[in-house]
Parts: sequence; structure tokens; C-alpha cells
Amino acid sequence: MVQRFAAGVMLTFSLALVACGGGDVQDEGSGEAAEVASAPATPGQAIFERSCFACHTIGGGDLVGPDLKDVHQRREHDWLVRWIQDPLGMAQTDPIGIELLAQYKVPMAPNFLTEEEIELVLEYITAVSDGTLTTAAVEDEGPVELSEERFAEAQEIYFNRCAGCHGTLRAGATGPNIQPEITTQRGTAVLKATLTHGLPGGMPAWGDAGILTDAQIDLMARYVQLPPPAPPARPMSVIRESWRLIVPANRRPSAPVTQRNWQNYFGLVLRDAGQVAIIDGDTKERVTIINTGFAVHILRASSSGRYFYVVGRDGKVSLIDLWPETPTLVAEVQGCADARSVDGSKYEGYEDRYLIEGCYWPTQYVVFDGLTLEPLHVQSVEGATFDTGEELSEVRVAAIVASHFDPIWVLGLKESGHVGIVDYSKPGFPLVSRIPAERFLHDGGWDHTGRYFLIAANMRDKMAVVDVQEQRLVTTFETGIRPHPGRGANWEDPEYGWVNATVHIGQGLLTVYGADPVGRPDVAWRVVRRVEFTGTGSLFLKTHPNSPWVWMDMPLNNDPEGARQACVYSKSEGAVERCWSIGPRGAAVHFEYNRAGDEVWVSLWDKQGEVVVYDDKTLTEKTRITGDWVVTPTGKFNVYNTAHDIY
Ligand code: DHE
Repeated sequence: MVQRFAAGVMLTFSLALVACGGGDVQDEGSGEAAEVASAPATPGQAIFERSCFACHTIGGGDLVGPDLKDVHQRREHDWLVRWIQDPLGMAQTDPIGIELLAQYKVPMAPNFLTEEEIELVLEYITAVSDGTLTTAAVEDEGPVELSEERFAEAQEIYFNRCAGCHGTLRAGATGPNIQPEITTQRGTAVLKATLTHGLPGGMPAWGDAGILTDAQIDLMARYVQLPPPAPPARPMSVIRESWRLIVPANRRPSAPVTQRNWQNYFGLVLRDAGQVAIIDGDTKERVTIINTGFAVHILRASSSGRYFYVVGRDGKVSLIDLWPETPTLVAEVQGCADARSVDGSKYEGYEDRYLIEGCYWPTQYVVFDGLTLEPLHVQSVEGATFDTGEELSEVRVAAIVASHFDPIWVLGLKESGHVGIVDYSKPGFPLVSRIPAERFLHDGGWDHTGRYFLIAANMRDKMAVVDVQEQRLVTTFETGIRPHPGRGANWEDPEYGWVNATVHIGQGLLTVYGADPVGRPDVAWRVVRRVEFTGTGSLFLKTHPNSPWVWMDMPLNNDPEGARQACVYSKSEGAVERCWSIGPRGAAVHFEYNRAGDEVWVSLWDKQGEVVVYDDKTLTEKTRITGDWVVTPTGKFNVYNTAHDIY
């Protein structure tokens, strides 16, 4: 067997060996030093392995962060202590910290070590650097093998938890490439540490967060070192077979039967239950629960607001009619094997008529009849990248928005870096334009006029601005580390006029940019404010025309306490008003306003979750929606706001 230094780590650790399930310790040193190396882990070693191992080596070269060999000679001891205590703060204020951030692109994650632990880990790094603690190497475990059954289990976990960021073929997009050429170099121990503790920049701490067990982490660390399995095709014949029309359109009510204010309904995603709850926004009562797709992702309201469209990660689309006494599932179909987005036709004369589903896999979009979900057309979006011309076999459809001014849908084509325009007034629902923009396009929404589509290319740290009326790219500009706006937020800034904004996965930062090329061409599509707040890992921000605030979350924060925080930014002050914890467990994620724009709903994403409702004027809690049925609540979508693209 080849002797390997796991991920280039010039030493390996007894704890890692235990966790790895084996490998002989090779006695590379002699006498005393060798004895030290084969002794049980020192406390510093254990801390290093727990908190530093996924990103750093000591003498094995750079990983996500720099090689720490001789770091005690490069930096003052006090500086090292301060850095470990507050890496985020120092990356903003300290000259060396700023330089490191520029070089490594993602800030070091806070690791919450005590002063004593910091001293122990520094002692350990020094001892290894100086050779007083000798290095040991682990024997390579040889080729990774998994039984058919374990491979299938890993395949499902990968689909559920990993494919969205790393891609079906693992070539990378929102997350890096993790194909076997790379993962086998990292080795099982480092992969396990990464999966357990996460990485700054958005890789979730699957183990620490209690989402994957140790056994599952071990399985996944091995699975990603094997070639990915061939993903399934989904031609029209297969899609048709999945179509189920439960209540034909002519057997549905011709006017609202319910006495409730259905335009203020909220559709709440119960992610892991594969369900959607419909909640009355006036009374906060649960009206009904509907079974939908697997790991259900988002809802959109149809143009009239009468229907909710739901899409699951398994590509299942569910059509819910909100007019009966109890909202009813009236049709379902599975257009993709893996999907994230869906939207209806919103142009005058086409209201509620068609529906598009964007697939993550296969590389296609599917158009359905908006009232029945009968599949009408499948179109591949395969193509070359906008910049290098490289032909790709994985081009995923990310965000989709429906224009209110033309019969078109606007699609973010993630890997190729194009914004696609689909004209649904034309026979065959063709992709009429591919506008070169930036890679890897992810999430976005309209500006306040509905003319410009603003989409994040999060791995390039940029936003792209597309003039949908003229079907051309206006510009791209940098905002910060991994912008993630959701649908974004539009408001009038007292100094800069109409603006739009994004938060970031890799930085606690709200970046505000001018968005009024007519009234304020001097600042249009230029960053006008960078507002820092504590913590990284933001996914969404939201506002409403009637609100004085912009709400921001950080559910991917490495610190579980940080992940429960929400912050509000004051539009009039141009500053963060306050940040606070939404609840005792889970992660605070995603905001939605009620129709009037005077209430904000926030999910506490947990197995036993809650939705917390705030008075938006006073920022005081009004109520909590709780119950056994509130399982992993994530996104929530108000009928009126979603139908009218109010954000
Ligand atoms: Fe989402 C929007 C993709 C993980 C909750 N998410 C989107 C959109 C895309 C996307 C492309 C834009 C849809 C549109 O506007 O048409 N999401 C992905 C991923 O690829 C990713 C990163 C990884 C994955 O495996 O899916 C991912 N998303 C998540 C989550 O982990 C979240 C927090 C909970 C969940 O579903 O697991 C989550 N995504 C959401 C929500 C929106 C969304 C709530 C809609 C935001 C809005 O306000 O419109």
C-alpha cells in the first residue's frame, strides 16, 4: 500500500486513526520523539483535529487555509491568540487579517476556543513545527469500496444534502468540485472533518448540527471518493406517466368558496416531512396540510393568486387550489429528477395558463398546462459556458422569474453562466435567447420596476444585471463573498434613491447598490453601502414597501447560536438597528411579510420547528406558530406578495 499523508498533512493523529477505522502508525521518528507521537492524543492535538484539521495542515501545504508550519515564527504569539479569538473582526480591521482574507477568499470561521484551548493548540502546532513532536503517517486504506446497499444509501444522502451545491456530477457550482481526482487527494480523515465541522464560506457542519450521524459522515467521506453514478434521464414519455390530474378544472369552484382571506394565506414548507402547510395569515390558523414532493423546496403563487405551485427536490410539482373551503391538491407531475424552481405565466392574457419547472437534473426545463399540469414541452438547456466555450453536460436551471410585461420566463442557467429567455407565446416554448452573464448563476429577482433581473453569481462574488426588456447584460459587479439574495430586496434609500441589495453566505455583510438607471444613473448598479453585521452564513433578506426595515438571516453560521439570529437594517438610518436570537434551537431562516406589510414571519428550522411572527413596526413578537406538525419549516410564501413579486 502507498503511504499517504492524509490531505498532505505531514502528521496524522491517533484520534483520526481511530475515527478512520484503521491504518498503521508508521514510526518515522526515533527514540523519545517517536514515543511521543504514538502516545495518546495531547489535548492540543485533539483540539487541532476538532477545530483546525479540515482547513489546515502543519507542513502539508495550503488547504482552504494556510499551512500552519512555523506559524509561531511568522506571527507574534499575541497576534495569533487574537486572530483565533476573533477571525472575522480581524479580517476586517487588522492589516494582516485583511491580507489573509484577500488571499484565501473566505474568512476563517470562528471556532469558539477558550484562552486555555488556544494556548494548547498553539503549543501543539509549535511542537510539530519544531519537530519536538514527531510526525507519523497513516497507511493508505487502499481503494475505497462500498457494498451496493451502502452505495445506494450514500447516493440518497448525496441527492438530499450535497447535490444542490456540488452538482449531480460533482463538478461544483455553489460548492467546489468534489470529483474523485480531488477527494482521493484529501483522504477520508479530512473529508470526515469537513463534513462534521463544515467550512467557512457555507459548507454546513452536518455532524455538529446533528443532521448526519457519525456513521453517515464516514459513509459520505468514502462515497465522494468513488465515481458518481450515471444520473437518470427524464424524457416526455416518463414525465407523462407521472402526471396525475386529481380534480379536473371544470370540477373546481368558479368563485372562492372559502370565507377566509385567501390572498393572505401563507404556504409554509415543511421540508423533511415533504409537506406544505397552508396557514391563514389573518388568524394564524393552520388551514390544511398537503403532501407534496421530497425535501420540498419552494412555492410560487400563480398570477391570479388562486393556485400555489410547489416544487420538491425530487422534481415533483404540486398544484394546490386555494378557493375551496379547504385548499386542495388538484394535480401533480414530476418533470425533473432533481429541481429547485418553478413559476407561472404572469403576462396579461396568459394569467395562470402555463407553468415552467427548471431542472437541476436532467439538464432541461419542462412546461405544463397551468390548470392541469399536463406536460406540454421538454427543452434541453445543455450548452457551452459563456466565457470559455467549454461544452458542459451539466447546466442546471436555477432561479426563474416570470415577466409582468412580456410573455416570457427568465432563467438563470447556473453552470453555463447565461440568463435564458423562454417565450411562452411561441409554439414549442422556445429558449429564444441566451444572454451571457456570469458563472455560476443561482438566485435572484426583479428590481422595483420589473424590468431588470438581478441574479447572484455566488461563486464569483458578483451580481449580474440583465435588462430583460432589451434582453442584454447591463453589467456585473462584486458585492462580497458569496452573495445570496433570495429574491432580493427593493427600497428607496434616503441618499441614493431606489436600491436593491444582497446578503452573503461567506460574510456578515449587507451590500446595497443603486438600482435606478433613470433617476440616479450616477449610482446605478454601483455599490453604495456596505453594512457589516455579526456572523457569516446568510441566505435571505426581505423587505416590503410598507416596512421601515430590511430583515436578514444567517442560518449557515458555524456557531449554532449565531445561526438563530436575525438582524434588521433600518432603511432611514442606513445602519443595522439590531440583531437578536429568534429562539432556543434550530436556525432562523427566510422571511415573509403578510399582505399588508406590517407583519414578518420567520422560520426556526428544526425537527421540532416554529414560525415566529413579528410586528414589523415595533419589532416585537406577536405569536409563535407551533405544534407537532411544524417539522423543519423553511420557506414561507404569502399568496399576494408572491403573485405580485413584492420584495
Ligand atoms: Fe434554496 C430559492 C437552490 C438550499 C430554501 N434555492 C432557491 C432558488 C434556487 C435555490 C435556485 C431560486 C428559486 C427561484 O427563485 O426560482 N437552494 C438551492 C440550492 O441549490 C441549495 C444551495 C442546495 C440544495 O441542495 O438545494 C439550496 N434552499 C436551500 C436550503 O438549504 C434552504 C434554506 C432550505 C431547504 O429547502 O433545504 C433553501 N431556497 C430556499 C427558499 C427559497 C430558495 C426558501 C425561496 C426564497 C424566496 O424568498 O423566494
